[in-house]
Amino acid sequence: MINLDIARIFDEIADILEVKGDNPFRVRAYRRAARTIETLTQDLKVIAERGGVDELKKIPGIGEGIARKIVEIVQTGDCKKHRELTRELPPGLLEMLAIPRVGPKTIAKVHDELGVSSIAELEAAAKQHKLRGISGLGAKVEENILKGIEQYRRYRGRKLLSEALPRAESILEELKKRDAVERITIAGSLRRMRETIGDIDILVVSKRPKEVMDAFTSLEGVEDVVAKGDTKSSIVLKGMDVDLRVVDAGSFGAAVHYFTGSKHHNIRIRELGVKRGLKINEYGVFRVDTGEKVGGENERDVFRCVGLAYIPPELREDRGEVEAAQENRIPELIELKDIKGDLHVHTKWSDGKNSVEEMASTAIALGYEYVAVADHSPAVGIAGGMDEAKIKKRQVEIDSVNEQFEGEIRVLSSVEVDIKSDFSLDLPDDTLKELDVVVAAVHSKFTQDKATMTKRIETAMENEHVDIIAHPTGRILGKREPYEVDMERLMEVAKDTGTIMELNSFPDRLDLNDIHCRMAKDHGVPIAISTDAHDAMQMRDVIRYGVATARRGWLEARDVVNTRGMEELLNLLKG
Ligand code: DGT
Ligand code: CA
Ligand code: CA
Repeated sequence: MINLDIARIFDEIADILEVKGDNPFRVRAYRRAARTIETLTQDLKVIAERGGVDELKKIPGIGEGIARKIVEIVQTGDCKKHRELTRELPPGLLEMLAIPRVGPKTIAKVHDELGVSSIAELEAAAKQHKLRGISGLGAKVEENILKGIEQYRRYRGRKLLSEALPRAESILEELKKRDAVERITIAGSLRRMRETIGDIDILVVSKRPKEVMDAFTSLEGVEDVVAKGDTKSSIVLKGMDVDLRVVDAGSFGAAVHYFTGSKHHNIRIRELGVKRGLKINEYGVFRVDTGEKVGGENERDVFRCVGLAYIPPELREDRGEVEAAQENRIPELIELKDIKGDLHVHTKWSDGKNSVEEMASTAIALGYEYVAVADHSPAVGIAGGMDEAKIKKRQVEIDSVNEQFEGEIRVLSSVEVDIKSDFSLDLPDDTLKELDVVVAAVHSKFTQDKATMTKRIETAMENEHVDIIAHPTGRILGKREPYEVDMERLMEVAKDTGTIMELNSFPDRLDLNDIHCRMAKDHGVPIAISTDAHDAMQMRDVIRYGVATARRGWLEARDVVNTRGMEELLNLLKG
């Protein structure tokens, strides 16, 4: 967590320096440090506390100045340079930096040449085609800026699940230490594990709300106290909005249900209550005629009072869960402990950070039975892809790791083969045939029309060696829209060809999404929940987001191939 916070600070420093036209070497130094820190497998805080500036400087890409700033951030939770720079830059320019695909250089240009200093002004300038007069900018840039602004507005203020969840967990851990806190839980969209989160909602049972609120508003990292009262307070903590409510023990269950939402789900539950002569609100369940309280201490009371089986939070979106609970057919949702392996990770053989052996031993630590190393094929140029010769060399290493860890883990040899825009695969069938698992994915020409893109993926599915289609829509949350594709059609072809669809657990992908997962289940198409990890820590950390999304997609363990043991899994693959 702290590593990512520090990387974010250095990235912002680099952005601001670049907008200000500062020395490019300095800008690059901050960026390089941010990239290094992001993928560092050790905790910077631990390193800083143990060895200070000297030890930090041993990390490649971290010089004296940056090492000092890391120590400062670790000790004070803040960076003076960052604060000063943020203050110097007009807020409008800072906000413009958050627009996807609009970099600091472009912002500096439009600011210097056109005096543009807010998103609204930038939008107007792009619409009036004023940007194409600036050297280095053109019609394409104008178009991209307008698209970027639209995306920015759609996601504005929403954070990835992976940013909100660890933050919320550390708030809970901190507040649990206080005697005044009797019970505490996460509510809202975060408890429902939505892929993006507007604000974090927390509920507490306490007889001494003032103490709880004091502790809450003075947590480390609080940037603003928006409201502070006895029953509700709101803060901004490291850029995230957090609401905390204190309720009575007797209302806890009703409050948890109410504030977990979703709003649409709550409305359905209240309607069912009305039919039974019950009033349901955040304080409890009450009989309308007598006013008597018939439940509210536990969340299960709410469902019981309206004749429903318990509905897990991830399903509470009014997508048929109420009917399912009435008919006692709520699925037994997959859990993290059901996962027996990872079918898509990268190693040093392409763009991963760890060796086959390191990935294998992490997989053992996770209690897995298998891990498929799916390094890139050559067409994905930047990723240092593998040609046939490289695959053969890697196989020698895989064999030796399998020997070393015999009986503990099985490393499956795999590739993430590129599906090229001309529909062909980036490696010949003879090579694919030799692999244990073949993962195929689109990495280029995202703008092909829907029919073409659908046909492109269909063609890959029809290949007798392709087992899994990775990140089937290509979206990157907040950055890249999914390419257009006929998902119903793909599900039919997947079913017919025995192809597995991936649920990529990377927090900004979650691709397939929840709705697509459910579509797959309805079509009888199996899902692989994979991490696409580029280092060992990611393999460990991101799988939970994939499992959460699978749960939102109503998936049970039996719908997911990597809940099976090794032998059973091999039977589910083609060939
Ligand atoms: P978010 O924060 O945008 O990701 O989404 P939520 O679902 O966390 O929404 P939030 O934080 O505004 O409110 C938390 C929960 O409180 C929400 O899921 C349901 C409940 N809630 C809030 N306002 C209303 C309302 O007007 N009616 C009903 N029935 N429930 C509400
Ligand atoms: Ca919320
Ligand atoms: Ca809220």
